[in-house]
Amino acid sequence: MACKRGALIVLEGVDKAGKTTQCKKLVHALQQSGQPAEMMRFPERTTTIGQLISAYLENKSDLEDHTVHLLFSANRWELVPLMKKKLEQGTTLVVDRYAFSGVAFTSAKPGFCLDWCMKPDVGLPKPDLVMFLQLSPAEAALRGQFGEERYETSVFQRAVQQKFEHLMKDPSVNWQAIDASQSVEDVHENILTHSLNNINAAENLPLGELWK
Ligand code: 2DT
Repeated sequence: MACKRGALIVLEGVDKAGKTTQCKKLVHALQQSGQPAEMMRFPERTTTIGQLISAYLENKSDLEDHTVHLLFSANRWELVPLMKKKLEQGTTLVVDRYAFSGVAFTSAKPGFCLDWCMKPDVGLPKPDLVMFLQLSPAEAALRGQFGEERYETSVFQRAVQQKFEHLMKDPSVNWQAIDASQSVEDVHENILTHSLNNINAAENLPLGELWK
């Protein structure tokens, strides 16, 4: 009998929403329940392309805005063969940021439209579920200062949030808004429930192509 494929589950959200914590907890809970699961993140900073992106985010280098957008996309494409292999082997992938961050962050810069920003990511493996961790700017501010990296300012984050809201109107993507203002455990339970439902549904469906 052919093995059932894993699900591609993405967590998105503005800074401080708890994406990374929740990705780790989800992978752990899935593994505990006997479901093969692994975490991935974008940008994946360890590759050659990822190192260019990392230096840019750390303000150690400057890159032209279109160029860095295409590098973020290339960083996803270079991992597609690995992602497909794992999904086919039955491993569920829990991904910390994906093409939606790519589009939301670049289109929040002056002179960029959503349409141009989406193009390089058209055809990527389509997530079976994208959970958007929602947190108001006021609640995010209560969680402490932003970090030192590029983009970590409240003005830019608000612009990014608006772009995410626009992207979430797209019915071709299975979006699920998650209230990230609850306790870590409550948010986790919510995310786990949605994920388990989705893993069961995805088993019998072919992997889709994003924005195609
Ligand atoms: P973290 O490593 O802390 O998540 O920050 N970004 C991310 C983009 O501008 N484009 C992308 O395609 C992706 C995936 C979001 C990474 C920063 O990089 C931004 C925050």
